[in-house]
Amino acid sequence: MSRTVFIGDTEYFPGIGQIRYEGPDSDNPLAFKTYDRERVVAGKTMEEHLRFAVCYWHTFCADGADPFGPGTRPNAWARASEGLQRSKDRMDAAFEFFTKLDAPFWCFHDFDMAWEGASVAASEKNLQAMVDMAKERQAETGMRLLWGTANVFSNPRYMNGASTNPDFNVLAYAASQVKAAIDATVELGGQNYVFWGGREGYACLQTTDTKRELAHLAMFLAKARDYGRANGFDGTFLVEPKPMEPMYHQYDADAQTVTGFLREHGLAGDFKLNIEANHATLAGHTFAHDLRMAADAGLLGSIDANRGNPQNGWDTDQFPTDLYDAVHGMMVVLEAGGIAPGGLNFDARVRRESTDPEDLFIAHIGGMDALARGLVIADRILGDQRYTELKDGRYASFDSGEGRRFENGELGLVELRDLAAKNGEPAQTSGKQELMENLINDAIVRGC
Ligand code: XLS
Ligand code: CA
Ligand code: CA
Repeated sequence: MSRTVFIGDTEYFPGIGQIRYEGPDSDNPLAFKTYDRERVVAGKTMEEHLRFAVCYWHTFCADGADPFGPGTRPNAWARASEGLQRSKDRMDAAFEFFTKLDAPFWCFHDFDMAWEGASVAASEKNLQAMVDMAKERQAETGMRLLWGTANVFSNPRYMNGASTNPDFNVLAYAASQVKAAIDATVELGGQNYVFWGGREGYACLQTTDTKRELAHLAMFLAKARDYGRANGFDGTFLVEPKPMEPMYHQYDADAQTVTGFLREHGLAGDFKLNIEANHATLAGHTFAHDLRMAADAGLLGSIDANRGNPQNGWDTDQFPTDLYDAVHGMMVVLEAGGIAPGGLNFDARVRRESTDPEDLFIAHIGGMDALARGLVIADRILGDQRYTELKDGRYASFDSGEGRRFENGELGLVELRDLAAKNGEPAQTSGKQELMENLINDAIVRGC
């Protein structure tokens, strides 16, 4: 059963009905070729595995503006000059889009959904008005909230950071927003709450007390956790790593850095990681690498699905249409036992030149199909005995005998030295990378 399509007083995407699965032979650009929400793969439906979410900011707030020129997309829902009306129109457009796309989840920042007021109290009131409306829309349509967050990086007051700002008054202001955004997330039944450290980093190491700022960040997260737990939030708190941009250096540089930080400060019980593909690549890793590091630590919480551009080193947030990335990523997700209560959020934007309203649908359909293909192919590879033999076989020498004793901590350096002297030069063992790459290509060519 599909979601109920919502259309408000104005239909913002006329001529587009609910997007449906039509199969691989369809040539309809507004249909899924692989993503069939009811199809069962590895014991669960595609919808249960993939838990797709549409993000509010790129899809309904951005208009194509970049540092070199203004917006190119005249979003019909952003015309009203008054904040409340504009936010209401935008929410109508958003719920129309969510339900026509038939994606189960959405995500927001406080000031995507509402508009910032001139005081803490005014902003809280604005946000509450939009939460009330979102609550009604969710009830009407069956849409669910994957996560909420606070934008504590755009307003100029946060130019030197939010919880790592050298000015305590700025930290407190950020706390007021986080409190309100947690309240909003609870009220909307959000399953996760995200912290992306937008400007939590520095521009000049010599003027920054990094030790003190990191202690403030940890304290801030702990207090947010305490507030959330005391006020009805039983979902997962997520920290989203990113190495740079907007800051010269950001503290939450990558999955392993954040894992160490959470463990150091006793936060790993309540917090997990939200891994974004383009942030992993900016950190000099692959998407699958950061997913694997988070999963190995038991901290893979959710995913921001997008991709960068190999020709430049900035956060282009393109839609995730690279099939290899999708396969490699979904292999990690399946091996980790799934992503719930996290999901796959399209933190992605159409390019500045993509100016038709239907391009928003086409972009999301492409991402959903690519990840659905990734799921099917990943499941095929993981079920192939050759994959398991290849990977596990490389570690066979640790499965018994002295290798097992080493893993059990029973061999010290002296015993290891004596074994090396006795056994002599180890035989060479091929790493078989090309064989693995061929297995993946063969699995792809067998279709979805
Ligand atoms: C920006 C981040 C941001 C977070 C939420 O680069 O990806 O969109 O996901 O604040
Ligand atoms: Ca993100
Ligand atoms: Ca990004």
